[in-house]
Amino acid sequence: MSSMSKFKKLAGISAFAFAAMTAANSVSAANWRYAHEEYEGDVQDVYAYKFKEYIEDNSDHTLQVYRFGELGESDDIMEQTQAGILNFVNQSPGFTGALIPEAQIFFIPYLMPTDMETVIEFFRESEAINEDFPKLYAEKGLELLQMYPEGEFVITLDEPVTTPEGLQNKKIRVMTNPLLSETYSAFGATPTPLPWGEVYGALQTNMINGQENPIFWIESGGLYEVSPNLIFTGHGWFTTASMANKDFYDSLSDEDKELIQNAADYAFEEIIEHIDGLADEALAKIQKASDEVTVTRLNEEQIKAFKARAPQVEKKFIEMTGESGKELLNQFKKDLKKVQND
Ligand code: 6CS
Repeated sequence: MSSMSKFKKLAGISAFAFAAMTAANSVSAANWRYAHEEYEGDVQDVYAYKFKEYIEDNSDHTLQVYRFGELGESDDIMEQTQAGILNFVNQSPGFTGALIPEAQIFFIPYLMPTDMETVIEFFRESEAINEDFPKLYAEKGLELLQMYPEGEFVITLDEPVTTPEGLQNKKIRVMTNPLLSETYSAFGATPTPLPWGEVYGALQTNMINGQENPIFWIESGGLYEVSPNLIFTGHGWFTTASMANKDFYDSLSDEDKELIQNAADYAFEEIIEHIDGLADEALAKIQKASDEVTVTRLNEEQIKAFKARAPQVEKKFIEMTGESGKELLNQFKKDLKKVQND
């Protein structure tokens, strides 16, 4: 055989081998779908894109991210994930609480500390978060990947208020879980559950008088434009969670499972850095953008009056969740004590 025809044959074999390799890759390389509840550049979006970056840098898989509104409201993306149409979803306990009552634990006011470092340590170390919650999510066909904090709740209202009495007759929008309604009833207000898509319009048309959310969201969603009085009550943290459809997750190879767990860990570390200082930056932007905005930080004495209403919400949580919720709450408190004593 001439050296030329040898070369042709080799080229032919390598072209064949290349085509075969590509075909094998395209069989094992998947395009996974991931939806979250926020807009471009918001906390859940940063998390999703870090998750995607890890997956795509460390495998042949690709991840398609869908933001708020592209596939519907929060409840819609959860339904699509449970049905297996989506592989991953980021949904906050504010909405998941309707499906998994124990997830409402995040709405017992003044349960969580206000200090961010302690909160982060809690999310890292807590047995309730890292061992108990995954079992509860699994019962609903969900593989819980990561729970993480987005920021402290701040109330926005049509007037600055410092007491539960001041909240009387105020319609406050809450996410759609029953315990959060109990919290605002306990605070003296009239809770109004609404999906996210209706909040801005309801504030603008005075159908509601206020709402609660972390500062970054109040800034990014422009809520201060229609609800300009910011009240720092220190009553809790907006927490969220990333998860996968459990049947999909269980069907993956050990290698892909590890990839996903590592991607979730990587995104968590990145998000912890991202939220550090985010609330102050967002508040500065709000104050620059509007002269109308007022900022009220409740003092210890004023907080006491709100805190005094917390035990009745805790009681409701136990009524709603029974023995399982009671055990979770005990573990949660034990875990909190541990990080607060460190
Ligand atoms: O208030 C809400 O419904 C929204 N808040 C935040 C911070 N993220 C998504 C959620 O839908």
